[in-house]
Amino acid sequence: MHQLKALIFDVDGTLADTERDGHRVAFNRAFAGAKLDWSWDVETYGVLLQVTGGKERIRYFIERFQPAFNVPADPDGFIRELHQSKTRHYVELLHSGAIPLRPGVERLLNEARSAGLRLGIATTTTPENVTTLLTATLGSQSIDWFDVIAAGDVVPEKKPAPDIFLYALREMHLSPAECMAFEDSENGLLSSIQAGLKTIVTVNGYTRNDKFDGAAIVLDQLGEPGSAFNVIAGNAGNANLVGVQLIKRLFET
Ligand code: XBP
Ligand code: MG
Repeated sequence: MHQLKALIFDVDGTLADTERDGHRVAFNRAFAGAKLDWSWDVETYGVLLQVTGGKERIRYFIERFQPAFNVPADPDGFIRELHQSKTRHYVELLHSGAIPLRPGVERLLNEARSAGLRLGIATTTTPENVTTLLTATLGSQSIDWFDVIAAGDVVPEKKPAPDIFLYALREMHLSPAECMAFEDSENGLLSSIQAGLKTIVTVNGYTRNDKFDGAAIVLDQLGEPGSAFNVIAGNAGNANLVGVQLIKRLFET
């Protein structure tokens, strides 16, 4: 039996509900700034979320929903610049405090550190988005709580491919059998499971109807004292929030 050594977190939808009021809004601001009459409403964005990665999402949108769009001579450069503008808007939104951490995240990070567990991040989003979210919510010192921030284009294939979790494991010199992953989406869970990681899922508005076969447990949130999680699938015993004790129990099951 392996010992639990580290927790590896997804960011978007897991650490914070960033998609609807963060990334989506930033994409729309970038479109307006580029004089494009594209606007992603809440429902449309839910469909587009099936494609992970902002640049990939823009490309998919053009191909699927804007067949008549006059693609510039350098499509990659066009998408890259549009996405850079989106990142600037997103970072600005984070700095304004628009996106808080999800319930239980700060509590769990502190508890895990006190228990001697190492922390890592494996995400599809741009690295700057992660460090800005951490700085805006927990202070810039929190960046050092994580042994690795594996993000964005450092791997060839984004989630649902396992690449980003495998990269994080390599950087941490850990095997998947020594870690627990945290995810919020089907694409994220496919990625972590294919990397060999047991995974705790906390769903959000966009992912509650996703498939989570193979998750260690599926919950609506991590929970706080006085505000218990609801179990969607799996067995939490008598726990009502996700702490090191429950994580160890799920890890050993
Ligand atoms: C997150 C994503 C990201 C963000 C946008 O997926 O799909 O693309 O929506 O970030 P996950 P960028 O939570 O599974 O990692 O625009 O910086 O790519
Ligand atoms: Mg996610």
